[in-house]
Amino acid sequence: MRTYYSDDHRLHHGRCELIDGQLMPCFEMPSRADHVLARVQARQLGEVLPPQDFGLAPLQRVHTDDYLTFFRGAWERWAATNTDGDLLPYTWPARTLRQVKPTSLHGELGYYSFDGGAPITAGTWQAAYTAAQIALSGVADIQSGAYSAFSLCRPPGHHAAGDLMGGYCYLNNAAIAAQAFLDQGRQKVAILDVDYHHGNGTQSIFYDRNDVLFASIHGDPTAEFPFFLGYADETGEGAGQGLNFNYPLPAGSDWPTWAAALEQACDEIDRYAPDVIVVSLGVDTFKEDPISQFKLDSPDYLLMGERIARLGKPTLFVMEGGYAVEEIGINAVNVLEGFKRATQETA
Ligand code: B3N
Ligand code: ZN
Repeated sequence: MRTYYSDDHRLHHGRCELIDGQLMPCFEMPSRADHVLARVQARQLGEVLPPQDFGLAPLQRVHTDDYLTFFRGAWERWAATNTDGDLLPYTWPARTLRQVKPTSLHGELGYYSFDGGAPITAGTWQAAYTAAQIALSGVADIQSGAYSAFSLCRPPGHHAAGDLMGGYCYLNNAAIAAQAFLDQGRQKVAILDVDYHHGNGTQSIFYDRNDVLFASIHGDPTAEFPFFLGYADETGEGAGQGLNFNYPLPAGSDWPTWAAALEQACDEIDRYAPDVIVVSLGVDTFKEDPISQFKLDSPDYLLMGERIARLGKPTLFVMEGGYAVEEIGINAVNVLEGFKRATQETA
């Protein structure tokens, strides 16, 4: 299995996030990707390749032009104010307020974000743009005949909606990949989101469509970020009715509980019979993850990969969350090795 990776991710390094009333170093930090890359190499998973550049057009298939224009130009506008610090929003158009787009930088930033967890730094656009190209390079690999590929994206993407950033995410790498598969002739794509957090952005992008199934196993949003989406009764709408599957699980869920939800998700994916699968691969389900509450252990990720392989479809893995930095590589690559092993056994 080839891995697509670029050092560009280092260009994004937020200084801090607000936790329990204090400014703390960001959990979403460059060393996350370094550990995953090191493990890919140590385990000789396969070639590590730089991404190709497919330009802006595939990003515009998922994100609005005005959002992309704002995001691309935001840092320059912020730098012109000579303010020291990352660009962070502080006001959002919540209930009782109008959904108007102001013209000031902070007004627009509030309009295009849903939380204060996506700092914009000097290199954030470039890092996020390259991460999207990494996802697209994985698509190209599979379209050229590879059975699987790993897109080592950073920053992650699954919280980003068509015109919203938040939850450490700016561009929805998995959604961009899924849309690219469709645009290149695939008829049906299933996105399986195994990150601890609900992929609210991905869900919203495909909610009313019948060419993408979305299934997500995550911390119960009554208690966990992103709180305002990810409930089991969100089943899709319009043409997408019946193609959105949320499996919220309680804090403390371990592998048997998690695996039972995966079984249900896999049954739905089998029923849908997609041409290709995109896995939003977050490993913040790990028992020692500092911001999450599930109890998966490192060997469980091998089983996860094996079960995904039994779906029997070409599969693109797109990196999402995971903050137990020392173990993130072991856990992510365990999924890939489990997948690879099971694929070879059944081939
Ligand atoms: O949920 C949190 C959070 C929870 C616990 C924390 N501790 C115990 C220090 C700290 C933070 N923060 C909200 C932002 C979470 C963004 C999640 C991004 C992600 O991984 N998405 O998949
Ligand atoms: Zn997560």
